[in-house]
Amino acid sequence: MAIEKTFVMIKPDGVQRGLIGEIVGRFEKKGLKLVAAKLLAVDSKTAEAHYAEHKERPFFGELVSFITSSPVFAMVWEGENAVSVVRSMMGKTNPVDSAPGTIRGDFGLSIGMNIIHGSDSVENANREIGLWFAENTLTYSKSGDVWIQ
Ligand code: RTP
Ligand code: MG
Repeated sequence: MAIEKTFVMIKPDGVQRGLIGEIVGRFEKKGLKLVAAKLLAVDSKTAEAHYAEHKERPFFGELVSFITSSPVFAMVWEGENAVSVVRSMMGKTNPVDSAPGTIRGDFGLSIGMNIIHGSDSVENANREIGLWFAENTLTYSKSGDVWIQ
């Protein structure tokens, strides 16, 4: 069983549209565990580092200015195959191609404002978690639920 952690971010459009609760609820009901979360305004340096793989793409400037335009909700989720489970619940990058029932399929219209980010590999998840969360803020884990009777 592969217990993974993945980095998930509700983008400015998702926060402004009041979709935090809906999205968190979907992952909770799926059985994933929320192990860290914060609402924050992102600086350009963090946004550029986060999307560094797209540096040469024509939409990079637009992407960074969108992500830094207003607060995002950054999270770490843990569970069996968490990286690919989150990616499949998000839907395709372009909401036009996302099936109904996925987050982008249910709530998105445009590729530039597609509501949510999720790490695309375990390697990138580790890199992104390190970028967004200081090490000592990530102390909660699924195995730590001692108050559930
Ligand atoms: P994300 O990184 O945000 O989770 O999205 P993704 O893996 O599904 O897609 P990716 O290829 O990593 O692209 C990152 C974000 O860039 C924007 N994008 N715009 N205008 C365009 O052609 C275009 N292509 C990508 C999207 O907002 C995408 O989520
Ligand atoms: Mg991506």
